[in-house]
Amino acid sequence: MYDRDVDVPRQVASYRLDDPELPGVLETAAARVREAIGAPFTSAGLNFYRDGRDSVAPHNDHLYEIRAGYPIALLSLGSTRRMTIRSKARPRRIFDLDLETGSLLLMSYETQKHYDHGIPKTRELVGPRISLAFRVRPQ
Ligand SMILES: O=C(O)CCC(=O)C(=O)O
Repeated sequence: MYDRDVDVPRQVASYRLDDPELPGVLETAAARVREAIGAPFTSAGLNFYRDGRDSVAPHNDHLYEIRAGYPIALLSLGSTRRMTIRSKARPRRIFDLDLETGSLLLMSYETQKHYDHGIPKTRELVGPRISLAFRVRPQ
């Protein structure tokens, strides 16, 4: 994943938003997010974290897999999980962000060059969480 070995203990799926078999609930979510952000998102990645043992290691999105200038939008549903965002440059700056249900996090294209993001495991008792990652893919 992401050109290097990254720990991915979570369940993932992805859809093109023009897929005729796109589930209706994703179509509705995509329409709401496109309207809210004003970006022509073309894909949705789904991440399912069953509990605190599921996680994603720090990484950035491949720049060749997203269109320059467009953000990535992360819609969170279910249990709150903490995202850690850290600068690639030293001295490392680290931000923790609690992603609550219904929240929409925008990460700019530029952010991917300078920061990694991840969802660490937690020993806290957390229920399932799904995140929908909307991206504008190159043609
Ligand atoms: O679950 C999240 O909010 C983060 C997902 C993520 O990092 C990704 O899809 O690249």
